[in-house]
Amino acid sequence: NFSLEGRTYVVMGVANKRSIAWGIARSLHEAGARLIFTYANDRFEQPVKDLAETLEGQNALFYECDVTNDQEVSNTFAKIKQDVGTIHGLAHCIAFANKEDLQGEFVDTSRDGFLLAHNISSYSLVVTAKAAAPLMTEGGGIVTLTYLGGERVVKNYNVMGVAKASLDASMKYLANDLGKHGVRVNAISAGPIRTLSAKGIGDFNSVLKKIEEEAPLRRTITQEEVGDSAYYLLSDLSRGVTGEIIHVDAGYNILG
Ligand code: 0WD
Repeated sequence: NFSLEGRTYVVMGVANKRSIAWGIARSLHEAGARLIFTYANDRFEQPVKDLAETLEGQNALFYECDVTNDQEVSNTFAKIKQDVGTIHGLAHCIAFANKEDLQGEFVDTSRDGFLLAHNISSYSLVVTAKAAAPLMTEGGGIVTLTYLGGERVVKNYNVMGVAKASLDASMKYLANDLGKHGVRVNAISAGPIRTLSAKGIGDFNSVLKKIEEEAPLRRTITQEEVGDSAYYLLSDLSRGVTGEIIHVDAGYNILG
């Protein structure tokens, strides 16, 4: 039985209905899970609550959590522990880089831009995993979102590619540390999807067009498809899988 009835999952990074995190939230909801949403600041509070309202029968909880603030992360999970006790997993769908660092040449990346991208997009997984894992007293799963630009050079992805390489490695080291506590840590490498974050990437339309022309499935992928793979990684269906990167990208990554 791979229903998520009676299980609770934290979803971080719903900004709007196009967010990958929202696709994950819907898949988990359909599988019967109870959801906890975190958002970066009060600007996102009402939009996230309005979206969650649309999930029939969902009794969601909401917490503000800026992942650049250690104290806020530990307070958030302390509150979650107080309010629900045990959680069964976490979806980390958070990244950020300055727009000027997502065009032109990587060699021009500033120190501040480099550190900012790594802080929000990579270290945030480490600090949230540390705070969340102790709440997974029945075992659990952590899933993060990565991109092909961390494995190889993708035009304009620049500092975010380097941050994703760091995220991928962090995911593996976390999988090794947390496995003994029954916590699995995996990543989904999603193909390009038009979201708020994707708006920042230079010439994103031509990236989407290339996927439609060349990917084995000859199409781009959807938030729902990422959501269903996240459901797999967060459920017992994947109980033997940890430290893995699953490409949900219409097969694009196999092309040379
Ligand atoms: O093509 C794409 N869209 C792909 C995205 C392809 C492959 C991977 N990804 C990744 C992104 O790099 C990111 O890690 O998926 C993840 C989710 O991105 P998204 O769905 O494309 O973008 P968006 O809808 O803009 O969500 C990004 C979230 C926002 O949500 P909240 O509700 O938290 O504001 O990241 C959040 C951002 O605000 N975020 C932060 N959250 C907490 N603390 C912070 C922060 N300091 N900064 C940004």
